Amino acid sequence: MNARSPEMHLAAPAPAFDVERIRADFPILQIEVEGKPLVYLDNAASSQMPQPVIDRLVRYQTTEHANIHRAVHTLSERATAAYEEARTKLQHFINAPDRREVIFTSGTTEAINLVMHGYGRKFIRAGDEIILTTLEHHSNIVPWQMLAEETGARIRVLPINDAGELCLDQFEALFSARTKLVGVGHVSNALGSINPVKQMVALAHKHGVPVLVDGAQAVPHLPVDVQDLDCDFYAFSGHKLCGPTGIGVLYGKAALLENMQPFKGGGDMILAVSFEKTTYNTIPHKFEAGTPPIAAAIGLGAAVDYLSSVGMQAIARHEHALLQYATGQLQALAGVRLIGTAAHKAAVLSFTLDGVHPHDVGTLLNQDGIAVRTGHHCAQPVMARFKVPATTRASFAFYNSMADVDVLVAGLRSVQKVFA
Ligand code: 7TS
Repeated sequence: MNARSPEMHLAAPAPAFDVERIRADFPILQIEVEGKPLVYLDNAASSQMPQPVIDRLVRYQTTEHANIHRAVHTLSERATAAYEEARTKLQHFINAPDRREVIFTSGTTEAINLVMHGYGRKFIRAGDEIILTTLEHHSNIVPWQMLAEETGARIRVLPINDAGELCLDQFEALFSARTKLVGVGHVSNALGSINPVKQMVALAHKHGVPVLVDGAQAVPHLPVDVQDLDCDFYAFSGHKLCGPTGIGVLYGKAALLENMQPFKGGGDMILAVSFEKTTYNTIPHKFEAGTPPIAAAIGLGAAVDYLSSVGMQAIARHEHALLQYATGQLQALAGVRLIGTAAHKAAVLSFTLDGVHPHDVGTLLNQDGIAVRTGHHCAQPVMARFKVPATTRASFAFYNSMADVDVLVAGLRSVQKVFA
């Protein structure tokens, strides 16, 4: 057999995922909380930062910082080059065809608000319709409600089944001649359900409707290719992606972005200003008014370099193994009700524990050094659908280990003993 034959390639086992080597890159994973080694299972809220990203931020602040896109001096040129290089890194990370289609925002929330103001307020009128889903995070609901209130547009909602999967068979019936936009999360933050966004985009496009994908919970966990999805907009946050807070991305197709109105006015987003007339800058700068979070953008560039070096496929495989193990362990505990059992899931476990309020679960787990989130997870329509006020949520990242799952399960047993 030829050494490079496809058969040999398929037969080769995936390289082992060395989680201990990866954990060593994350200084915060070495700390103790309440005298116990930290077990960080709140990654859906925010993930932790590896040393190479921290080092990149320090290098920027110590040798490269100045304002960008303005001066001819060396530091300004360095900072501009690093900032624009970060844009190119993000472009490649999501396989956007054109670097001008990558807009830096403060995060997913701002990216969605940018689409609401830039696209929605320009093109959506009274009687028009926006399709959302029950699974959306509040940040992909409230901006559209604000727009609906302002314009008289209507919101229609695609429901979910008892497993927390979208009722795809009901999707097409939601379209009408007045449908102007579909907004859908790629992965649910509250349940972990992975939505069939590629299929949904194809169906929406059949009706001539653009799709905004909220990718906040997908980009950190799955390989994402915006050209393959063919979505019109894709939003995500840096701080869930091993990067800094205060930075995120809106990907948008150039033809749409060029037709949209700016979201914020100010410096850098103009070509010429007089009191008679202002000419806006070209994309992406038209949407980046004022001094952007330069350091954060450069840090995010370093974060996607780090994730690429680990490999998004390898990350997805390891997290899937964590999900399977943790699901089995939790299902074996009496009194645990898993909320969200979609066939396609990211490594998020939302659950209730009989007779114990989630806030008490969270507080007691913290005493064991375990960080989970409790509450409605900014997804109250999901909580309402399952008739629970709140859940406890353990959300995993690629630096979590099987041992972390064991600590969580032991912690839950102790909680049950306290409340027995
Ligand atoms: N969309 C989804 C799907 C999210 O999970 C979040 C944050 C956002 C949007 C907003 O992101 P931001 O960076 O602009 O705040 N989700 C969560 C969470 O699950 N727990 O805390 C924040």
